[in-house]
Amino acid sequence: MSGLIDIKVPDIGDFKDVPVIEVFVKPGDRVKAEDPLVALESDKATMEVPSPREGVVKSVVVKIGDKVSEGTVIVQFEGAGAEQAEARPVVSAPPSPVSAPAGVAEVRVPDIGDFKDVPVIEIFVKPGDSVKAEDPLIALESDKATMEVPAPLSGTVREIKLKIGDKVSEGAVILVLATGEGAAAASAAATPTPASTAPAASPVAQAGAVDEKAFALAYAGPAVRKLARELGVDLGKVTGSGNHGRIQREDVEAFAKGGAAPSKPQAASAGGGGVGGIDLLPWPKIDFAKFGPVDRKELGRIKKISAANLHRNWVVIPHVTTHDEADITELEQFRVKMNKELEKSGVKLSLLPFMVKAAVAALKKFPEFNASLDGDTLVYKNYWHIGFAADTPNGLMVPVIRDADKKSIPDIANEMNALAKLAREGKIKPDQMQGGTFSISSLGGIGGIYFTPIINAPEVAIMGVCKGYWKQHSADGKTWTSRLTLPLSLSWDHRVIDGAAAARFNVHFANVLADLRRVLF
Ligand code: CAO
Repeated sequence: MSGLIDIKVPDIGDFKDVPVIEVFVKPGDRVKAEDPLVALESDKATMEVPSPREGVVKSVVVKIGDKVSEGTVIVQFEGAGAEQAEARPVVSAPPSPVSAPAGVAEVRVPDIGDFKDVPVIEIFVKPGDSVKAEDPLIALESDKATMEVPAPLSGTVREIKLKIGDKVSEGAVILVLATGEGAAAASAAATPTPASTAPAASPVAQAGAVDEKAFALAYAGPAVRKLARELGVDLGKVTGSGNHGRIQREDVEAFAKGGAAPSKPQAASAGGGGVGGIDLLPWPKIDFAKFGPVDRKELGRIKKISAANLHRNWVVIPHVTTHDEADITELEQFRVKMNKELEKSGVKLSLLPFMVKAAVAALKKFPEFNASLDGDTLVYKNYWHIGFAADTPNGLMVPVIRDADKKSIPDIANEMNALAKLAREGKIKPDQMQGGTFSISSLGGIGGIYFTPIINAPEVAIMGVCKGYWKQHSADGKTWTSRLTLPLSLSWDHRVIDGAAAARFNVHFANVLADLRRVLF
C-alpha cells in the first residue's frame, strides 16, 4: 500500500487469536522504536508489542477485543513507500514465583507460556547487587521471542543459579535474593540508582513508601510498570480501568496527579489505599502462623480477575438492594409437569430459565434496568442478553444467554446447561461472557434467603435469587394458605435507578413468575 508502512504482529510463538487488551497509540501519535503499540493477553502471558521503528501513526487497525495472530496488521505508519515492519514482542510473564524462608527468596522462571528450554542470553545482575521489584534479572531468547524476567520483589542478590547459555523452563531457579520486610521497605524508600532517569517523585509517591509486593502483583504491563516507577506511583494502589481491571497508562497518570483513581481493588492479600479521596487504614499485615498452623494458597487467575472486578464494582457503584418475594406455587407445578412432558427430549428445566424470561419481561417494562452509563449519558439497549452467575471450581463466572427474548424456555435451559458446563470445565470463551445487559445470580439450588448481589458493571442491576420455601400467606389476616415463596434480592445502581422503580421492577418480576401469562403483556 503506497505511502503507508504496515506494522504487523510479530512471531509470538504458539499463541494464536490472542485478544488485544490495550491500544497505546492513536492516529497522529509520533512513536519511537520500542514504544509499546498494543498489549495482547493470552491465558499464559501478557505481551506488549513495541514499535520496531520510529514513525507517525496514520491509522490504528486493531481495537480492544480484536483477536490477532502473527502477521495481523496492528497500525499503519505514514511512510514514503510500501514497507512492512515486524515488531518483536516483549513478554511480560507474571511475577516469578518466589519460595523462601523469611529473608531469603529463590526467584524462579515464571509461567512463560509454551516456551521450554529457552536459552539465557543475558544476566543483568551479579551477587551483591540491590534490585528493585520489576528490575530485569535475565533475558531469555527463544527462536520466537525475547523475554525479560523481572524481579518479583526488592532485595539483594545473594547467588546467581544459572549462566549465559543455560536452557531454562518454568520453575528453574534464577537466583537467590536476600529479601524480607526490612529489605523491601528499605529498598522501596531508597532513592533511584544513578542510572535511573526518574523525575522527582510526585506528591502522591512521597506520601508513603511503595508496597513492593502489591506493586509486583498489580495487573499491568511492562510499559505501565515502567511509567509507575518513573512517576513514583505505587501500582498497588491504582485502580485499573482496562479489561479485567488491568491498569492502564492513564490510570497511573491520573493517580500521579492525585486524581480520581480510587484504591486498587486487591485480591485478598493486600488492600487499603484511598477511596474517593478518603484514606483508608492500611490493610492489616498479620503473621497468622504466630497464632496457629496455616496453609497458604495463591488465588487462581480467575479469582484474581473476578476479585478485582467485584471490588471495583462494589466501590464505584452506589448499590442498593431491594428485597421481595414471588409466589411460585403454580409455576413450580407447571415446571414439574413440563419436565415430565419433556423427559424424553432430555431437557430438564430448573427455575432459572423461567426467571430469565421474567427478567426480560421486567426489563422491557422498565428499560433503564437494561441500560448502561456512558459518562453522563444512559445507553438503552434494544437487546436482552441475560448473564447468569455460575459457580465453577475456578471461581465465579457469568456466562451470557444472548437474545433471551427470542428463545424458548427449553432452549434457554439447554444453552444454560451447555454454558455452565463449559465454564466449569474452564473452556468457556471470553465472548460467551460478554455483552450482558442484566444478570441473575441464583443460589436457589443451595440455600439462603436474601443476599446482596454485586452489580456486574457496566450493567446497572442484578437479580439475586435464593431457595424457594413454603410460607404461610393470608390476604385478609383470617384465612391462611401455604405458598411456595421465592426470595428475590434486586441490587441496583442508584445513579441510574431510584427506589420506587426498583420496587416496581421487583413487583413485576414476581407477578410474572406468579403467572407466566403476564409475559404476553
Ligand atoms: N428454589 C428452590 N429450588 C431451586 C431453586 C430455587 N430458587 N433454584 C434451583 N433449585 C433447584 C433446581 O430446580 C434443582 O432441583 P432438581 O434437581 O430437583 O430439579 C436443584 O435446585 C439444583 O439446581 P441447579 O443449581 O443445578 O440449577 P439452576 O439452573 O438453578 O442453576 C447454575 C444453574 C449454573 C446457575 C448453578 O448451578 C450455580 O452455579 N449456582 C451458583 C451461582 C452463584 O454462585 N451465585 C452467587 C454469585 S455471588 O458470589
